[in-house]
Amino acid sequence: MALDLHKRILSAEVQSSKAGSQVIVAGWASEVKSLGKIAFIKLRDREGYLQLVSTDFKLIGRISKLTNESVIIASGKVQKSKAKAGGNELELKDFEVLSLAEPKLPIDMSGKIETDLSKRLDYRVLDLKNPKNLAIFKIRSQANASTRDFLLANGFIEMQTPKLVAAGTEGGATLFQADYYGKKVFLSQSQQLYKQYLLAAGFDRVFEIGPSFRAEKSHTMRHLTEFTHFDFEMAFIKDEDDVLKVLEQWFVFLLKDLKVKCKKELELLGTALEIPKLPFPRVTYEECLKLLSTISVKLKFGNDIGTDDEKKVGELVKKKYKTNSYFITKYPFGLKPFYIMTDGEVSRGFDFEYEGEELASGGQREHRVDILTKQIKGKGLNPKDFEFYLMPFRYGMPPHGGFGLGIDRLIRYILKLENIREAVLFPRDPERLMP
Ligand code: AMO
Repeated sequence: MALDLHKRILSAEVQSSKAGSQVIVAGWASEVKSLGKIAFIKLRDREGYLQLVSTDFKLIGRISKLTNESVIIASGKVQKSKAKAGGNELELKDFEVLSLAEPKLPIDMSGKIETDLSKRLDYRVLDLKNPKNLAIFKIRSQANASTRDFLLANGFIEMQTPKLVAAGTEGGATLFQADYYGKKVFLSQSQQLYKQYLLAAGFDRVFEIGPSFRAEKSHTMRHLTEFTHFDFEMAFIKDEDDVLKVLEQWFVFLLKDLKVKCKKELELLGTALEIPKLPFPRVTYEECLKLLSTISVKLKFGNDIGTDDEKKVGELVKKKYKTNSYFITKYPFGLKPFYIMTDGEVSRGFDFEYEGEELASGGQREHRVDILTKQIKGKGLNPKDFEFYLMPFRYGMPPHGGFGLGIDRLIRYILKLENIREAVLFPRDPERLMP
């Protein structure tokens, strides 16, 4: 190769380069046009697009043989573009083909024809070349980084817990099972056991951003069989409100940080992030039922608030409290897992809701092993099956609480994407194991 890859600069740098300077760029020939006396290559790299232009008949001949999506390295002189959009372009001096793409692409890359999501996911490699998709994953990457920044600054320790486990904590119905040298093994549904375990060990505040697996047969816009779980737990709390305070502060920090650090990407997606005011309303489960009764939805204490009614609660809360971010607190214990602390029938479990959709759930945990054992029995479960879970509670467990939140849902909701799958690089659902 005559052109030096180490001298490559990105398209954004070309925009800030002086007219007349000689540069080297590399990327994908997203569009190739040869019009007889003049030819154009619309080059794409991770920063965006750059137009390469040539009136040299030898180069024009070579450009006409180039296929869309081929990878090239090119050299040329920076000049002001005559196009309406303005900016800089490159007068092509030379180029080399590093990888020639097949002439027919399986999905439309021009944005003129809409391809359905399933086909887009089949050819995810082409789909991800769309700068809007790259923007989604740059924002997702920054969201993880901002979350880490916030938690590490607030005394949390990042953990990595096993994903091959001997038992589940979130109910048997959604457990994936496999053979493990003649024994049963399950894919982890959540970090629930381990985050509590580490608080018993004195870690005080822990979090993880890692995969969880749920055998969800449902085909919804918000469920996957593998999702990224942001799990969080803190010790020595007075009640669940101590957890809510950290959660709401993290959420506002995150949105503000994304607004600054992902300005370009958010503009490209046409998404304005709304920053909710602190503190978020604490709407009790009972109040949700009352709000629903004003629009003739009759639910009794103990009934689950289904997806459609949850959306309606979102609208009613927006009207009353003028916000899209709120907590539903004080759920009936019947609707929460065995590990949540209760005050009689009412539990200390909560959900974090965004635009009427559940983004996280959590609560204060029952840390007293005798009461916890009773709660396990009360749910019709056998404490012997939960010995793995109960053991750390026998050797000094502080009062504690936390939550679990789906990063995929977070990205979907804040970027207003229609389907959770658009927020995941390689989504997994009952039908999809490839790519
Ligand atoms: P829960 O089961 O409610 O709670 O899950 C917490 C959050 O994880 C996300 N989530 C999912 N995202 C995509 N696909 C799925 N199949 C899926 N299942 C869950 C959601 C949900 O709000 N251990 C408790 C949390 C706790 O109490 O700390 C738990 O896992 O955003």
